[in-house]
Amino acid sequence: MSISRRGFIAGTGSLLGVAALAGRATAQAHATLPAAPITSGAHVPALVIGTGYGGSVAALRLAQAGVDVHLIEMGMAWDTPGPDGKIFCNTLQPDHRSYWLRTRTKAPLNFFLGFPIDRDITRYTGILDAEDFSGITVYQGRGVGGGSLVNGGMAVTPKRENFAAVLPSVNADEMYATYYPRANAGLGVGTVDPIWFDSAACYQYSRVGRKHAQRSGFPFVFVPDVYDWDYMKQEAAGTVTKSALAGEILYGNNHGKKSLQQTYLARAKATGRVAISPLHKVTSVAPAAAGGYTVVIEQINTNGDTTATKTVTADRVFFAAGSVGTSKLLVKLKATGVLPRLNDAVGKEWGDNGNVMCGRANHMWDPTGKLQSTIPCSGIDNWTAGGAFAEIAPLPTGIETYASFYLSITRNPNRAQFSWNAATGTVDLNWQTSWKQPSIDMAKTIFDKINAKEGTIYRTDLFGTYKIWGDHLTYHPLGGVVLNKATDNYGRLTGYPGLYVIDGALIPGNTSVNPFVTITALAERNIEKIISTDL
Ligand code: FAE
Repeated sequence: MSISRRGFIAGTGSLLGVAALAGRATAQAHATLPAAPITSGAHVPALVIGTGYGGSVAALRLAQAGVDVHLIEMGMAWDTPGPDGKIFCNTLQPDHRSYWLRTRTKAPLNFFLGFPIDRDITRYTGILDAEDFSGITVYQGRGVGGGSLVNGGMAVTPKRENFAAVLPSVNADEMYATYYPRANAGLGVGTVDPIWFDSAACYQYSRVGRKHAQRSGFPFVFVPDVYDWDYMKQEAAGTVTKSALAGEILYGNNHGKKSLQQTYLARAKATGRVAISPLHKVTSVAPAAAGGYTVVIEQINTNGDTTATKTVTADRVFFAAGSVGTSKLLVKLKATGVLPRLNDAVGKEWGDNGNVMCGRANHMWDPTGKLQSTIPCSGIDNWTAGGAFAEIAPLPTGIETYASFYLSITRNPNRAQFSWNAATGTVDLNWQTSWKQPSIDMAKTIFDKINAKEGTIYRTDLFGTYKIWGDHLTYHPLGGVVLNKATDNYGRLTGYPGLYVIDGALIPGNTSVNPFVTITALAERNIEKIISTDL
């Protein structure tokens, strides 16, 4: 991990100072690990729903300030090897560990050479949830570490000039001087060695992408990542067990990737004040008569069945269940009269970060390589001119495909709303498939031009038969409980002192780049304020 102890202390000094001033550091000098899994009737000072970026930041900083924290996570712990000796299954051989409570895989890229590639699996609390709403499938990580378990680790800070559109009510100077650097250090972000990149077989696909981008006049950029770049070099040299070079992505990386389990959560656990209850799902949060909140939690087994229902009390509750998870909970609790004072902004301004995918068919003299690192390291930036930032993504099939593949993040203006459906007892999202058209148009500002220049065409065999655009999904759900609208400017929910939102739900629909660095930095900013003023 690349965080030095010195850097870490410097980054958190203000928080520690705050705790000492409040007198809690002495009151709770002897850290005791709270019992896990949580027991019915327990009382916890701070309960955090979800263990993704927002939840992990909250847990670490609260614990450092002397507060005992209990993290509740509906997914598994992902700390025990399966029968094959590995914790996570391979992308090319998905088994029961791959999907959240499905009997058939639902791969984001679901066709190859025009043939469907999904396969039957045993129902299990697997790592990737493909959650279907009416017009969109939202992919999310499930387990201790949230999205960090499944994602590509691309750790991108938005350009300073784009920040005002991302979080209009947040002081950009503070974010760029303090919280983005703190988040990048905490996450262990690094960048590929450009000299190694130029000769590594596993990045031939990126070099082809660079050549095509530059020949059409588009800026090519290296994209930082939390993957351990030294480890990847050793994978390429054949001296360590392969992960990125063995096709691992989407269903977990067994080596090399610094997920939250290796960074924020490891440090949170090391405080001795943080406990985690995996396979526990929060279903209700209600004001308690004696103060604080009553939280109802269902314990589930790996088949998804409820095995126990627990009721605990918490002085403070942090919603960190992700954009979809937090929005669904709060929309339900408001609509069913459990938290009626939540305001009308709850459930609104949800967006897909403008995600859209496509592939291009290259000429035979432009092979992209049969060995492709699953960790993208580069992109094409046409945000200002065309509203699109395209990751040059791998197609790690193990064979030469002559394809260039891209995930574009676009300035799609469409925003959807969550609402309570009393008839089905579920929360709906009113996104429409046609709302992806602006994303397609923006992505085309890059790829139409490259195709014209190179004399190439779009692939039509990756998302169906004769279908060019992967416009049915998002990896980047954002919004639903937007900062300074559904909450105050630091994530405090209106009407309920002690209830906070601290995840991607706060960000209104788009970050102009991959979102987790912004989610982490915003959580760092908000928890610092909350610790200094509320505790
Ligand atoms: P998140 O990480 O989703 O954590 C929420 C947690 O809460 C999850 O562990 C849930 O299981 C849990 N949870 C939900 N409901 C409940 C409940 N009721 N009770 C208990 N627990 C609950 O939220 N972003 C990037 O910046 N770079 C990338 O390269 C990138 N690649 C991605 C690739 C894939 C395939 C996917 C799916 C996502 C990718 N993302 C990427 C998005 C990124 O992972 C996502 O924005 C963050 O994980 C969101 O962080 P949150 O803290 O909001």
